[in-house]
Amino acid sequence: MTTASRREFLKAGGLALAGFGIAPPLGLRFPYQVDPEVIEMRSDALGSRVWFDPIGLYVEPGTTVRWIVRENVHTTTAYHPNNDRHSLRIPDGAAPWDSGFLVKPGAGFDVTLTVPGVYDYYCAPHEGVGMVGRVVVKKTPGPMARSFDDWLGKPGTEGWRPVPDAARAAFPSVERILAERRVHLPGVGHGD
Ligand SMILES: [Cu+2]
Repeated sequence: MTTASRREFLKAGGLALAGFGIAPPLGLRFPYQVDPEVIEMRSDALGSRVWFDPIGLYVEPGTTVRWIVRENVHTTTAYHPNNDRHSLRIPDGAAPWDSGFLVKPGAGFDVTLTVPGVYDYYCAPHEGVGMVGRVVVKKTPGPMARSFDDWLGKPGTEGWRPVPDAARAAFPSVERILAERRVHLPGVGHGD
């Protein structure tokens, strides 16, 4: 049983996504048709600064998160050994995801997060310059982020990659995400 479902969308001019073009009759909205939480994948004109916006996000279990490219080329990729031997930074039992390269502005990728906890993810071409993000899925009492190095020396982690310094420095704290719900980087444009 997979704990996260995913799909690519908007590949064919926006017509590919089931449900996008089909309006419920007479304005009916089914309870399970909840708008996804959107995280934009951004870049300045020169590509010298790249970021997820928001970089920190709080959601309820079962929420679909949708990453959408605005500029440049990005991925959303979970910290997980299945993804190029990155260290494990999503909850135990949660399914990792990897969007692959999202090239066209407007292209996106959906992941539904059901397991409570802290999910760290990165952009494959930009991890080294700190393009990472964190989603906290509600948990009681409070979810904790994994430390960056707790796996070092443990059996089964041979060959895992340490998180780059710029990425370590970029993650917002879980406490800040819980307080603000949507954490934006200072000094960059965002849409809300
Ligand atoms: Cu990127």
